[in-house]
Amino acid sequence: MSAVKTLGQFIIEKQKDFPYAKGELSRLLRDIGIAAKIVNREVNKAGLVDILGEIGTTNSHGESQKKLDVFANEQFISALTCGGECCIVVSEENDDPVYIDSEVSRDAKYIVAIDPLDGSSNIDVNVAVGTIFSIYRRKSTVGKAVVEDALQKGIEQVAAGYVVYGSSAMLVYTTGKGVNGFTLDPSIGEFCLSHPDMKIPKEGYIYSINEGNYVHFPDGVKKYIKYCQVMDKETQRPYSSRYIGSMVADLHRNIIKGGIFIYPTTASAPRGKLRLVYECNPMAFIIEQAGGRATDGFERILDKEVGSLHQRSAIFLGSENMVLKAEEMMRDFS
Ligand code: AHM
Ligand code: MG
Repeated sequence: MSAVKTLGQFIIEKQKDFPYAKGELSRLLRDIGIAAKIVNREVNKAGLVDILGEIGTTNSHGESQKKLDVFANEQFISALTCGGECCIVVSEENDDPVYIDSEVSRDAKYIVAIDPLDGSSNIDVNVAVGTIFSIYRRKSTVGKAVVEDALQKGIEQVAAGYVVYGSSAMLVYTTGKGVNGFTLDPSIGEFCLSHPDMKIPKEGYIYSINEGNYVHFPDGVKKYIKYCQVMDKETQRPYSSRYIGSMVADLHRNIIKGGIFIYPTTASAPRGKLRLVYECNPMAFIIEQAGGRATDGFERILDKEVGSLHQRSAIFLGSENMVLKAEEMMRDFS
């Protein structure tokens, strides 16, 4: 029987990839892993809400019930505050940055951006949701960290990852040296290495996009969707359409099986829907590290200037050849 490697063991082992590392990033990743386990426990109980008490009320144990996205946000912020390695948390759930100014975090070097519960509308129907995180090194050198420390380009990310709360809970992350996936073994309460060195196939046969918005899409996207649907033996078209509505779950499937995920600009969301800092940059970093490609249809996501924390972007990411084809259509028709 092969030995199980836990996330904690793996992180310590990988610290030697960074000769000057003092263990701070490792501790940060550990803190995120702990918060993810707590969130997973609550997500697993979501269907029992009618028994345990409605959200916004007090349950039979006298505990007040919180919306899960609020709960997840609080858990990650609290784990990062107690851990002492993080000076700012920016969250999709908060309008403003959370500055951590405690005794333990006085010399903290890292900024964490987080989407605590992505796709949270899927909770009510027992469909997979996820957490997305991204880590940057502080740039300012004097005084307290400032908001500009969190407005770095995606290319500056030190690490990024996601947790998918699905039929199993899985944590997938990169520190810029490949992508590794860990599945939670509930019997021992540990994330265990299950998907070492994840690679997305260069060619894929699945496209993921909310086709209900078709009439609002740019012409290049319309052309690409039609391309996916046309029969062609050589390229194994028509492709399958799969769209969960949870970016984490859709991308996780596409990394494993090969595919493209698109959330383009639309008539009602002229800059796209997804957030550059919390969703696009971390996912683009992971996809590139897995050998895939991530752009906004024209420009590499990781090179985009970040002007504000909640900035939105169109996104095309996944198997390299599929993204290249979609970009070609954007160039020619949009
Ligand atoms: P959220 O951060 O408010 O949960 O929204 C992000 C989610 C993504 O997970 C998903 O891909 C997308 O929104 C779905 O949007 P739509 O319903 O417009 O297709
Ligand atoms: Mg989100």
